[in-house]
Amino acid sequence: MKLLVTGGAGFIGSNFIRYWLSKYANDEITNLDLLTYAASQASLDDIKNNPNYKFIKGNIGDAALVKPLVKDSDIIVHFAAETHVDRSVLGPEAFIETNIKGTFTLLEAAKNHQKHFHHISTDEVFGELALDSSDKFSETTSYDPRSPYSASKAASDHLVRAYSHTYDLPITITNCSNNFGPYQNPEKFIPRMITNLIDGENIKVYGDGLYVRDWLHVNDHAQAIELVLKKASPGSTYLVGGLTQDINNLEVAKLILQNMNLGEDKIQFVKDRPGHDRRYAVDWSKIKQDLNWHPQHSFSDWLKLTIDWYQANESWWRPLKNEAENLYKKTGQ
Ligand code: NAD
Ligand code: TDX
Repeated sequence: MKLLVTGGAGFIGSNFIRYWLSKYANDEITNLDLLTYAASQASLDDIKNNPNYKFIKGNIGDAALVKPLVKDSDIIVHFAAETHVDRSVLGPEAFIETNIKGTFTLLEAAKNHQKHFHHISTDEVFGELALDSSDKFSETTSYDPRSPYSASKAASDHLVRAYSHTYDLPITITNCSNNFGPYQNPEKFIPRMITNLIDGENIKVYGDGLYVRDWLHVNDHAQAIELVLKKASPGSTYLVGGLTQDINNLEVAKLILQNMNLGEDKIQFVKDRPGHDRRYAVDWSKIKQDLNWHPQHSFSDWLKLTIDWYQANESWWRPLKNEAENLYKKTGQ
């Protein structure tokens, strides 16, 4: 099988490529990535000489580039996006360009050649849940995006479904919760905490810290995508989440401090994110029931491995750290 992976130099895409080639060594992967600030080619240093792997630097919004790549592949696995909520608050335009118009350009090419289009989306399209409820998002939850990022992802989900209904394009969609694991940009919460602590800095907790995320390890996510690509019916959507039971940001921070033998004096409360969603929780019973997917390890086991990885791989994250902290100088966080 020939896969066109977009955004494969980013966090989840690079982990997915590694996962896929380790299981399907004879498949061919083309990675189309613009190499924005969020990318790191070093994430795929171990794969770059694999004869079944090809890297192309380019924009998913470039129709002339995208068309022949789509034509030459069996399936498109679409990760490429602007992904950081804080950046979408400061400057939404790139999110509209890449997440909406870029996805549209890929869909047009896929439509012309009727290729299976798998779209990676987020649980943030459903808005927020109340802190005092036990509700969870499911495949039937209404959309209610609240940040420029989640609105742009919601728009792209709607376009993908519209191409399925209108043009019979064989599509699948996964909406996953917050990923963590190796090769995640240090602008995101878990790697920002770990790398700050390695540097002797504080953990920066937004607002009161009582914000809940549903944490999914990136390898568990890669396996969920694999099952959807191999087994799901065209037109289907699956939600993918982790094993955390309503753990808030402050509790995640304390777990990391315990693992790194540091005290809670390292927690610093900083100003809140505008429009900060209170709580996300994902009901992943449909993918469990239909495709027999479930997370492989507990959050605390995966978290420990993630801390170990950042401690052992400073040369990977160091070049990305300055850009991340430049962002937080601008936001005052
Ligand atoms: P990331 O920010 O680490 O990587 C994004 C990649 O896309 C980068 O390599 C970047 O260079 C590339 N890219 C950006 N604009 C591009 C363009 N116009 N053309 C080609 N390439 C471009 O992102 P990630 O965390 O790996 O997220 C991957 C996907 O998963 C995104 O669609 C995101 O919305 C979704 N998602 C992420 C999470 C998470 O917790 N990280 C959770 C839910 C959904
Ligand atoms: O320094 C920080 N301090 C802090 O308290 C940072 C960077 C974040 N936070 C909070 C904000 C959120 O409540 O931690 C939580 C997680 O923040 P992010 O890592 O920025 O993730 P989030 O905004 O939840 O979005 C992520 O998950 C869903 C990804 O960035 C999205 O691409 C994905 O769709």
